[in-house]
Amino acid sequence: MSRKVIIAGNWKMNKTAAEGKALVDALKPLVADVCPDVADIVVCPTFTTLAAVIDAVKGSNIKVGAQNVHWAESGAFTGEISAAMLKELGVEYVILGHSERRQYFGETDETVNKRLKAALAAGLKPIVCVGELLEERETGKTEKVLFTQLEGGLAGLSKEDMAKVVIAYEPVWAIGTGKTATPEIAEETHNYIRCTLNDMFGKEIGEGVRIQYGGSMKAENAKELVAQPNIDGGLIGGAALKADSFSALIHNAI
Ligand code: 3PY
Repeated sequence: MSRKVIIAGNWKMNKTAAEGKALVDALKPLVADVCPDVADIVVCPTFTTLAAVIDAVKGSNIKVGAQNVHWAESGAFTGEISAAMLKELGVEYVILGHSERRQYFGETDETVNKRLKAALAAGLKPIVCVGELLEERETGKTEKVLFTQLEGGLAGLSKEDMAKVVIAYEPVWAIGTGKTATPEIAEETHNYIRCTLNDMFGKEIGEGVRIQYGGSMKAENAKELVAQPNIDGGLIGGAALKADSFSALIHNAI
């Protein structure tokens, strides 16, 4: 089955509103030749930079995502943002369960699942991150860890909702370390994720879900990674913070 490539830049806690606008202004002409039928290009700034970036991408082929969302509609949740608030701004995608959220902010499969349901109910397109630690890979636990994350994170989803979800496989040992999984290791793991999705939601849905690779993807390795049968794009860290490196990565990936 052919799936549209999706390349999303996770800006993490980088770029003020002015810097985010400048990055998008520089990126727009560089990726203007990328047909929206061929690839989705997404940038995911911080909450405070979203509005400026949403304004800056107008009329271009660049879409905008947030990096997190709370599951409640409103209430006493100091510092949190609801799905309706993101939707109102014009946000289209939302990253959920990134390993940095799991590692530093107590994110669990259960809270990912609650955020996912809230995002879907508001019409946001979720990018759900899964991935194993180095120690888990080295002790042969990768598949068990991924199965638990997928089973818990996607619990209770209808087939219709699952069809709207993007999965990002991000081996934690490859995030911010400069280490990348080889295309063979990444493909083997993506294939495992695909088979698990097929088992959970049926082949018709599982084969259609886009699975991004994340973890030190850059222009130099994007082509080989995205050429793998089950790698449908990337969730990009550092290389997404500069217009020329993000554009080069996108062009190499498609
Ligand atoms: C990275 O590549 O560093 C990421 O964490 C992308 O989300």
